Amino acid sequence: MSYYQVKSLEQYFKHYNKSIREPRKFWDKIADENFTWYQKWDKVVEFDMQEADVKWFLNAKVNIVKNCIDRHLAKRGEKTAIIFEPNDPKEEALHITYNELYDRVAKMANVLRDQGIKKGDRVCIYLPMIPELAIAVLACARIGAIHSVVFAGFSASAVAARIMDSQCKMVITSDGGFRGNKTIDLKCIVDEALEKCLSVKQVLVVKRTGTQVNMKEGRDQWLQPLLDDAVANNVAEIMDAEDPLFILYTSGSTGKPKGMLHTTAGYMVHTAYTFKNIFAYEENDIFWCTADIGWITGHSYILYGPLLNGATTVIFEGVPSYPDFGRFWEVIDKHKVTQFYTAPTAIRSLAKENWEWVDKNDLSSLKVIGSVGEPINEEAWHWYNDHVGKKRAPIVDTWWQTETGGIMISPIPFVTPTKPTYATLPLPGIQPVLMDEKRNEIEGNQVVGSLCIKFPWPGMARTIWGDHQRFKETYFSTFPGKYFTGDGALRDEVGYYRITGRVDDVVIVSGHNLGTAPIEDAINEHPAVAESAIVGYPHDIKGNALYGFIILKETGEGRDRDNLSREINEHISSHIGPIAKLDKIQFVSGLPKTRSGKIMRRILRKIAEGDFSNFGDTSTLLNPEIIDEIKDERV
Ligand code: 6R9
Repeated sequence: MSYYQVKSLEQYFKHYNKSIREPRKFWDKIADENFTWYQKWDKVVEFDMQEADVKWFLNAKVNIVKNCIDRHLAKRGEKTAIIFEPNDPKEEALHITYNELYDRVAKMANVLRDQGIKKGDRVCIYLPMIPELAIAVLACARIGAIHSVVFAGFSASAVAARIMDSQCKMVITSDGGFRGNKTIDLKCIVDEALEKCLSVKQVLVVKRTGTQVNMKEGRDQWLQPLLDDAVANNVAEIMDAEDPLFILYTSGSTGKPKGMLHTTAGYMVHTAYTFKNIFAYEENDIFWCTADIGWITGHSYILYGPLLNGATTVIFEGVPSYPDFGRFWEVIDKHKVTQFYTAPTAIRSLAKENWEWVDKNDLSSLKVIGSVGEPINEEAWHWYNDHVGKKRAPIVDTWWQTETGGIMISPIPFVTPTKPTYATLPLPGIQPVLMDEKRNEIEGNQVVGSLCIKFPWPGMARTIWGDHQRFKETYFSTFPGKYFTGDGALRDEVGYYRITGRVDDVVIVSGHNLGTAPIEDAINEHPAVAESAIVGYPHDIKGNALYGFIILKETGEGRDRDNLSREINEHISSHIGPIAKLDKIQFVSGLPKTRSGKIMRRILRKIAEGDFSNFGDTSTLLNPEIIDEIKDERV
């Protein structure tokens, strides 16, 4: 019996039970039967969850890119691997076959090696959603360089912080990027970032927009001439199962972003297995995930998961609203997309437009539609189900995180009956538990608690780059011996999970994970600001928006509040990026603080939501009188 694909509910329970009773045998078989290895493992898994030490497929040797490309060539060489749909619908879409992808990745890998990049070196990739982004990522993995993709919407100082943290030797960027009717000058942003980053010796620049750029002598080179001189043949690096594959930064509840480190074999097995099951993938399907490769969703389900299965994956450069609100649906119709995977925030923003935008297009090719990134509210779920899935293509509401590497809790289409707003059941191999405040595991159904995972899974992040202690403290110490997700969840009467949202200081705005601490740090650097506290509040389109409570310094008090608000938002934009801007700003004379000096965010959250009914226990507050003032002046 193969465990690679679940085809019925009965089989799901069979596989699930096997994966709990004998996790080693379960993953051993999946890894053994579905990948190409230079050498198999001595042991499936070794772990100490107290110390946050986890290793999978010990001593196995493998190259993930050989599994993504080379092994498909004999059978699927002329099959399309990547469909590139440009920002401008008038520009022709590109179809890149597996043979062509091999050539392009091999050339790029040779360029990187020629430029002195070696196994273990970190390469920062700051590119728009163009084929070169995929090719750069795969080329790094092919030669064992650790890619650190930084989303091309981040500002210079955010890019600099990420480059410095992992000491990247090289940056791969482009002159600019197209996004809707805007052009973003990426090279300019890199130039500014690199003023502070001494580790970067080289910058390779892709030409995309034709924007004028500065090329710094001895550091910057156009990529194309280097590729023209490279040969289309490359011997992949032999990687150990636990060799690092990539670093991807995610927001933390303290100032510094966390460089989540993923390793090779476990990530490969997890992303391939989940892709196959959650999207009911069959040969000749056309898979489209609308995320950016700069986020984990793009890593796992635009690139690795689909390519590991020999699938055709769509890379879309644009945005859902350009040139009009029909773009997503046109692209589905144009390329006959069979699986469509997007975020609730996109669904909500399109649902508020006339549904005729959807109905103008033929969506009958769709088999499965997915949601990821934040809880999907009931209304959006139904709109998606009615207008996009036409009550025929099931919705997979997939819960997972940058840290988990791949999907953890989700329906399997045509297997798990869906329920609006529920991510439903854990995948085989995944052991979620709910914990109460006393750190006990909550048994039974119809319960709520903090969501933890109690047994390791192959795709989990292994550490935070350069800071294992922080990794251990953030994820493995709240509930000792268990991985703590930071999310709250409920388990209904049949054991289905519904994720209720973050229980820590992370707010998810339009599907982007934003730590409130780095935003506060940025605001506090403004010369007129003394202190600030940021909380999320529900927003119709974005899921959550940010509300800032700000205390001014004396020097700021006489100033025009609208101007100040604008300046503060500009400040946030340049420090973090426009996604972190505040929707509401309230200037206050104080913040509710506990005697130990902690801001009581739970109260600010309630005020931001407009819920003044019950502030709970305020006895530990040093200044309870401030609550009335803040409440009365809410914006
Ligand atoms: C893949 C990704 C992770 C956080 C996670 C949770 C939220 C993701 C969700 C969901 C409810 C879903 N989240 N999927 N909440 N239902 N289907 O988004 O990774 O950017 O690291 O965010 O997103 O709060 O903890 P990442």
